[in-house]
Amino acid sequence: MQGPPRAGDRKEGFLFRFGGEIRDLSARTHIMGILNVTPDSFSDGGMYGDPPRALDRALEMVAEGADFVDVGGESTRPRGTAYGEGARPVSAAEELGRILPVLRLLGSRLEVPVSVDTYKAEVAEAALDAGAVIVNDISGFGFDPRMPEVVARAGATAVLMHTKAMPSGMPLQPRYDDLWGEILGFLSEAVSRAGRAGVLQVLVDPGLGFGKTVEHNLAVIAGLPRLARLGRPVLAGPSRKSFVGAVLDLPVGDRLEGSLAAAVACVLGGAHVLRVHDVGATRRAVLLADAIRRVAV
Ligand code: HH2
Repeated sequence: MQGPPRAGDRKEGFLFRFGGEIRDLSARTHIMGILNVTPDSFSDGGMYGDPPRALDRALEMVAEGADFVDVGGESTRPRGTAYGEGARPVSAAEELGRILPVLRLLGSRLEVPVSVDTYKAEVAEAALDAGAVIVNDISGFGFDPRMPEVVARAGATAVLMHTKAMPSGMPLQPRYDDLWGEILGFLSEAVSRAGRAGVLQVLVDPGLGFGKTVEHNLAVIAGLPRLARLGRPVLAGPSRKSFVGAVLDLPVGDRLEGSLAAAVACVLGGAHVLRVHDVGATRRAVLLADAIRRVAV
């Protein structure tokens, strides 16, 4: 018999169209594989800048079970973390120079929807022209006022993430009077902005690692079911982040198990999509977490 709703229950029926494909994001946990074509991303910087290598990596992630591939041309690694001064901001032209050759190559070869990780409208516009169908904006439409109309015009999907500041201006000691109040307020304003512009498909993301201490990040995961009240599918990105390293006292290359534990906690907290580096391992962990979620007790 079906029991009462549980904290991590996912709202049913998130039918989203990505290009020519329709996906029910509530049917199972979806995996977004990370493809950073940057020289300086915190865990895979410098590995996939060459377009053929980026294509190989994208195909490998799809073979391992990625439902989406998220292409990023600017590291958003914030300062004030284990990563020192943080990433150097890049111009739109530089970012486009990195991602466009890769997007064009993926367009003809990849069978899953492609996302672009950018907070710049100019970059999003060109990426959508080159075949991307999702804009993953770490600023929740907060940094570039043209972004909502660019996404709306293309009929694309938006991932709206909470952040406290631009990565380069991230407070060294982030403080919140009310962590969840701030995240929910920020994201509900972002969702309204998207709605006013005519963006029909929106996911929300609490922004693990963006202006949050280790304790804040753990509280975000523990409180993830609260995002359900926004009525949108939830994306979470715990993969290899510094809070995982801090709890386990491990460098970025040794964070697989911690990332999987965080991923499973996110699934049990109601996440619909996980943005991860280790696609195959996450897929296997999440299959079990999904099976547990489906059991009626
Ligand atoms: N995290 C990063 C980048 N983009 N987008 C969303 N929606 N959610 C996240 O948690 C998120 C994100 C940072 O991770 P990564 O891309 O691996 O590193 P870098 O910013 O150094 O390229």
